[in-house]
Amino acid sequence: MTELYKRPDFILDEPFTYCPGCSHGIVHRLLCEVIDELGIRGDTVGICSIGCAVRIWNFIELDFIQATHGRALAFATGAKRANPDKCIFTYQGDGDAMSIGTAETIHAIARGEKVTVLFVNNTYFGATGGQLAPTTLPGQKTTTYPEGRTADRIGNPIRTCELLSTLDSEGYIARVALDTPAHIRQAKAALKKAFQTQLSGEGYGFVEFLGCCPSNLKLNSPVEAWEWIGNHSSKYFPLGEFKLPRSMQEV
Ligand SMILES: Cc1ncc(C[n+]2csc(CCOP(=O)(O)OP(=O)(O)O)c2C)c(N)n1
Ligand code: SF4
Ligand SMILES: [Mg+2]
Repeated sequence: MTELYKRPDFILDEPFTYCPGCSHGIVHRLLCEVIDELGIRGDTVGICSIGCAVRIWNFIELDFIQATHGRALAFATGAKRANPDKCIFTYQGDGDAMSIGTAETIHAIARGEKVTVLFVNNTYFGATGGQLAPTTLPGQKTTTYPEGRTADRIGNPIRTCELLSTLDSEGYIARVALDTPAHIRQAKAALKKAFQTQLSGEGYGFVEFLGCCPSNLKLNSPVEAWEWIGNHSSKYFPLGEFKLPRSMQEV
Protein backbone atom coordinates (compact mmCIF):
# COMPACT_ATOMS: atom_id res chain seq x y z
CA MET A 1 0.00 0.00 0.00
CA THR A 2 1.37 3.45 -0.88
CA GLU A 3 1.43 5.94 1.95
CA LEU A 4 0.09 9.24 0.63
CA TYR A 5 0.15 11.35 3.75
CA LYS A 6 1.32 11.21 7.32
CA ARG A 7 1.79 13.47 10.28
CA PRO A 8 5.34 14.88 10.54
CA ASP A 9 6.87 12.70 13.25
CA PHE A 10 8.26 15.64 15.20
CA ILE A 11 4.74 16.72 16.12
CA LEU A 12 4.81 14.95 19.47
CA ASP A 13 2.14 12.50 20.48
CA GLU A 14 0.69 14.98 22.99
CA PRO A 15 -2.92 16.12 22.98
CA PHE A 16 -3.19 19.76 21.89
CA THR A 17 -4.46 21.97 24.70
CA TYR A 18 -6.18 24.34 22.26
CA CYS A 19 -9.98 24.74 22.18
CA PRO A 20 -11.94 22.75 19.56
CA GLY A 21 -11.56 24.40 16.15
CA CYS A 22 -8.64 26.63 17.15
CA SER A 23 -6.41 27.59 14.22
CA HIS A 24 -3.09 27.16 16.07
CA GLY A 25 -3.05 23.38 15.46
CA ILE A 26 -3.22 23.83 11.69
CA VAL A 27 -0.39 26.36 11.69
CA HIS A 28 1.75 24.01 13.83
CA ARG A 29 1.25 21.26 11.31
CA LEU A 30 2.03 23.46 8.29
CA LEU A 31 5.16 24.65 10.06
CA CYS A 32 6.38 21.08 10.60
CA GLU A 33 5.54 19.97 7.07
CA VAL A 34 7.48 22.89 5.58
CA ILE A 35 10.49 22.35 7.86
CA ASP A 36 10.53 18.67 6.86
CA GLU A 37 10.21 19.41 3.14
CA LEU A 38 13.08 21.88 3.33
CA GLY A 39 15.17 19.39 5.33
CA ILE A 40 16.10 21.94 8.00
CA ARG A 41 14.84 20.24 11.15
CA GLY A 42 18.23 20.07 12.85
CA ASP A 43 19.16 23.66 11.94
CA THR A 44 15.98 25.45 12.97
CA VAL A 45 15.21 27.32 16.18
CA GLY A 46 11.79 28.71 17.00
CA ILE A 47 11.10 31.74 19.16
CA CYS A 48 7.75 31.40 20.83
CA SER A 49 5.80 34.32 22.14
CA ILE A 50 3.18 34.77 24.83
CA GLY A 51 -0.37 33.87 23.84
CA CYS A 52 -2.33 30.66 23.49
CA ALA A 53 0.56 29.07 21.57
CA VAL A 54 3.04 29.87 24.35
CA ARG A 55 3.69 26.17 24.89
CA ILE A 56 4.28 25.29 21.23
CA TRP A 57 7.48 23.60 22.48
CA ASN A 58 5.26 21.04 24.24
CA PHE A 59 3.90 19.86 20.91
CA ILE A 60 6.83 20.04 18.49
CA GLU A 61 10.24 18.43 18.98
CA LEU A 62 12.44 21.32 17.94
CA ASP A 63 14.72 23.79 19.72
CA PHE A 64 12.74 26.76 21.05
CA ILE A 65 13.51 29.93 22.96
CA GLN A 66 10.71 31.38 25.05
CA ALA A 67 10.41 35.12 24.48
CA THR A 68 8.70 37.65 26.71
CA HIS A 69 5.44 39.14 25.48
CA GLY A 70 5.89 41.08 22.24
CA ARG A 71 9.64 40.63 22.13
CA ALA A 72 9.96 37.55 19.91
CA LEU A 73 11.53 39.52 17.06
CA ALA A 74 14.09 41.07 19.41
CA PHE A 75 15.02 37.55 20.57
CA ALA A 76 15.05 36.37 16.95
CA THR A 77 17.34 39.23 15.92
CA GLY A 78 19.90 38.19 18.52
CA ALA A 79 19.56 34.49 17.75
CA LYS A 80 20.04 35.00 14.00
CA ARG A 81 22.89 37.48 14.27
CA ALA A 82 24.75 35.19 16.69
CA ASN A 83 23.96 32.08 14.60
CA PRO A 84 23.66 33.17 10.96
CA ASP A 85 23.73 29.55 9.80
CA LYS A 86 20.61 28.65 11.78
CA CYS A 87 17.10 29.07 10.47
CA ILE A 88 15.18 31.22 12.97
CA PHE A 89 11.43 31.71 13.08
CA THR A 90 9.03 33.43 15.43
CA TYR A 91 5.52 32.22 16.16
CA GLN A 92 3.35 35.14 17.26
CA GLY A 93 -0.27 36.11 17.78
CA ASP A 94 -1.84 39.38 16.67
CA GLY A 95 -1.81 40.72 20.23
CA ASP A 96 1.82 39.78 20.66
CA ALA A 97 3.18 41.02 17.34
CA MET A 98 0.98 44.04 16.67
CA SER A 99 -0.03 45.32 20.10
CA ILE A 100 2.65 45.06 22.79
CA GLY A 101 5.25 44.06 20.16
CA THR A 102 4.45 46.60 17.43
CA ALA A 103 7.79 48.36 17.78
CA GLU A 104 9.76 45.10 17.64
CA THR A 105 7.84 43.95 14.57
CA ILE A 106 8.15 47.17 12.59
CA HIS A 107 11.81 47.73 13.42
CA ALA A 108 12.90 44.13 12.80
CA ILE A 109 11.24 44.23 9.38
CA ALA A 110 12.62 47.71 8.69
CA ARG A 111 16.11 46.41 9.52
CA GLY A 112 15.52 43.45 7.24
CA GLU A 113 16.43 40.84 9.86
CA LYS A 114 16.76 37.53 8.04
CA VAL A 115 14.20 35.56 10.03
CA THR A 116 10.78 34.09 9.34
CA VAL A 117 7.64 35.30 11.13
CA LEU A 118 4.48 33.24 11.56
CA PHE A 119 1.84 35.80 12.52
CA VAL A 120 -1.45 34.18 13.57
CA ASN A 121 -4.23 36.75 13.31
CA ASN A 122 -7.31 35.45 15.11
CA THR A 123 -8.57 39.01 15.81
CA TYR A 124 -8.48 38.64 19.62
CA PHE A 125 -6.25 38.41 22.62
CA GLY A 126 -7.31 34.77 22.81
CA ALA A 127 -5.23 33.61 25.77
CA THR A 128 -6.47 36.23 28.19
CA GLY A 129 -10.18 35.98 27.45
CA GLY A 130 -11.04 37.61 24.14
CA GLN A 131 -10.03 41.25 24.60
CA LEU A 132 -9.88 43.65 21.65
CA ALA A 133 -6.75 43.30 19.50
CA PRO A 134 -5.32 45.72 16.91
CA THR A 135 -6.84 43.35 14.32
CA THR A 136 -10.37 43.11 15.77
CA LEU A 137 -12.82 43.91 12.96
CA PRO A 138 -15.13 46.95 12.94
CA GLY A 139 -18.27 46.05 14.88
CA GLN A 140 -16.76 42.84 16.28
CA LYS A 141 -17.69 42.23 19.90
CA THR A 142 -14.95 41.60 22.44
CA THR A 143 -14.89 41.34 26.22
CA THR A 144 -13.37 44.82 26.47
CA TYR A 145 -15.80 46.38 23.94
CA PRO A 146 -18.95 44.24 24.24
CA GLU A 147 -20.91 46.70 22.11
CA GLY A 148 -18.50 46.11 19.21
CA ARG A 149 -15.46 47.96 17.86
CA THR A 150 -16.16 51.51 16.77
CA ALA A 151 -13.69 53.69 14.89
CA ASP A 152 -14.48 56.83 16.88
CA ARG A 153 -13.48 55.28 20.22
CA ILE A 154 -10.73 52.85 19.30
CA GLY A 155 -9.78 53.46 15.68
CA ASN A 156 -9.76 50.98 12.87
CA PRO A 157 -7.88 47.65 12.65
CA ILE A 158 -4.26 47.57 11.47
CA ARG A 159 -3.54 45.84 8.17
CA THR A 160 -0.12 44.53 9.12
CA CYS A 161 1.08 43.17 5.76
CA GLU A 162 0.18 46.38 3.95
CA LEU A 163 1.94 48.44 6.61
CA LEU A 164 5.12 46.35 6.59
CA SER A 165 5.28 46.21 2.81
CA THR A 166 5.87 49.98 2.69
CA LEU A 167 9.28 49.42 4.29
CA ASP A 168 12.24 49.25 1.91
CA SER A 169 13.91 46.13 3.32
CA GLU A 170 14.00 42.94 1.26
CA GLY A 171 11.75 40.03 2.09
CA TYR A 172 8.60 38.09 1.45
CA ILE A 173 5.22 39.18 2.87
CA ALA A 174 1.95 37.33 2.39
CA ARG A 175 -1.48 37.02 3.95
CA VAL A 176 -3.20 33.66 3.77
CA ALA A 177 -6.34 32.15 5.25
CA LEU A 178 -6.97 28.81 6.92
CA ASP A 179 -10.68 28.44 6.21
CA THR A 180 -10.71 25.95 3.31
CA PRO A 181 -8.46 23.10 2.13
CA ALA A 182 -7.46 25.17 -0.93
CA HIS A 183 -6.52 28.12 1.27
CA ILE A 184 -4.57 25.86 3.61
CA ARG A 185 -2.54 24.57 0.65
CA GLN A 186 -1.85 28.19 -0.37
CA ALA A 187 -0.87 28.95 3.21
CA LYS A 188 1.69 26.17 3.17
CA ALA A 189 3.14 27.38 -0.14
CA ALA A 190 3.47 30.91 1.27
CA LEU A 191 5.15 29.64 4.43
CA LYS A 192 7.63 27.70 2.34
CA LYS A 193 8.51 30.84 0.37
CA ALA A 194 8.92 32.73 3.65
CA PHE A 195 11.46 30.16 4.85
CA GLN A 196 13.19 30.00 1.45
CA THR A 197 13.69 33.77 1.51
CA GLN A 198 15.56 33.45 4.79
CA LEU A 199 17.52 30.38 3.67
CA SER A 200 18.67 32.05 0.44
CA GLY A 201 20.01 34.94 2.51
CA GLU A 202 17.82 37.43 0.68
CA GLY A 203 15.78 38.67 3.60
CA TYR A 204 12.90 38.00 5.95
CA GLY A 205 9.70 36.07 5.45
CA PHE A 206 6.46 37.24 7.03
CA VAL A 207 3.22 35.27 6.73
CA GLU A 208 -0.03 36.43 8.27
CA PHE A 209 -2.45 33.53 8.80
CA LEU A 210 -6.11 34.50 9.07
CA GLY A 211 -7.40 32.07 11.64
CA CYS A 212 -10.12 32.10 14.23
CA CYS A 213 -10.67 31.81 17.93
CA PRO A 214 -13.96 29.92 18.20
CA SER A 215 -14.14 30.19 21.99
CA ASN A 216 -14.19 33.97 21.88
CA LEU A 217 -16.20 34.37 18.68
CA LYS A 218 -18.97 32.53 20.51
CA LEU A 219 -20.83 31.42 17.40
CA ASN A 220 -22.89 28.22 17.37
CA SER A 221 -20.04 25.90 16.40
CA PRO A 222 -16.37 25.85 15.35
CA VAL A 223 -17.64 25.31 11.78
CA GLU A 224 -19.37 28.71 11.87
CA ALA A 225 -16.19 30.21 13.27
CA TRP A 226 -14.28 28.91 10.24
CA GLU A 227 -16.92 30.30 7.86
CA TRP A 228 -16.53 33.63 9.64
CA ILE A 229 -12.96 33.88 8.31
CA GLY A 230 -14.15 33.91 4.70
CA ASN A 231 -17.28 35.96 5.33
CA HIS A 232 -15.71 38.63 7.53
CA SER A 233 -12.00 38.48 8.31
CA SER A 234 -10.64 38.05 4.77
CA LYS A 235 -13.03 40.77 3.55
CA TYR A 236 -11.23 43.30 5.74
CA PHE A 237 -7.80 41.70 5.37
CA PRO A 238 -7.36 40.82 1.67
CA LEU A 239 -5.34 37.72 0.88
CA GLY A 240 -2.27 37.86 -1.32
CA GLU A 241 1.44 38.41 -1.61
CA PHE A 242 2.52 41.93 -0.68
CA LYS A 243 6.25 41.71 -1.21
CA LEU A 244 8.54 39.29 -3.04
CA PRO A 245 12.33 38.97 -2.79
CA ARG A 246 14.20 39.61 -6.04
CA SER A 247 14.63 35.92 -6.82
CA MET A 248 10.85 35.42 -6.84
CA GLN A 249 10.06 38.41 -9.00
CA GLU A 250 9.34 37.82 -12.66
CA VAL A 251 11.75 39.57 -15.00
C1 LIG B 1 3.96 42.02 29.71
C2 LIG B 1 2.67 41.26 29.59
N1 LIG B 1 1.52 41.95 29.36
C3 LIG B 1 0.36 41.28 29.24
C4 LIG B 1 0.32 39.92 29.35
C5 LIG B 1 -0.99 39.18 29.25
N2 LIG B 1 -1.16 38.51 27.98
C6 LIG B 1 -0.84 37.21 27.82
S1 LIG B 1 -1.17 36.62 26.29
C7 LIG B 1 -1.79 38.14 25.81
C8 LIG B 1 -2.35 38.39 24.45
C9 LIG B 1 -2.19 37.24 23.51
O1 LIG B 1 -2.88 37.50 22.33
P1 LIG B 1 -2.33 37.02 20.95
O2 LIG B 1 -0.90 37.39 20.80
O3 LIG B 1 -3.25 37.52 19.89
O4 LIG B 1 -2.36 35.42 21.03
P2 LIG B 1 -3.61 34.42 21.00
O5 LIG B 1 -3.78 33.97 22.40
O6 LIG B 1 -4.80 35.16 20.47
O7 LIG B 1 -3.17 33.33 20.08
C10 LIG B 1 -1.71 39.07 26.84
C11 LIG B 1 -2.17 40.47 26.74
C12 LIG B 1 1.54 39.24 29.57
N3 LIG B 1 1.60 37.89 29.66
N4 LIG B 1 2.70 39.93 29.68
S1 SF4 C 1 -8.85 30.84 23.33
FE1 SF4 C 1 -8.94 31.00 21.09
S2 SF4 C 1 -6.78 31.10 20.38
FE2 SF4 C 1 -6.82 30.29 22.50
S3 SF4 C 1 -6.86 28.04 22.29
FE3 SF4 C 1 -8.98 28.74 22.50
S4 SF4 C 1 -9.71 29.03 20.37
FE4 SF4 C 1 -7.46 28.94 20.33
MG1 LIG D 1 -4.78 36.60 18.86
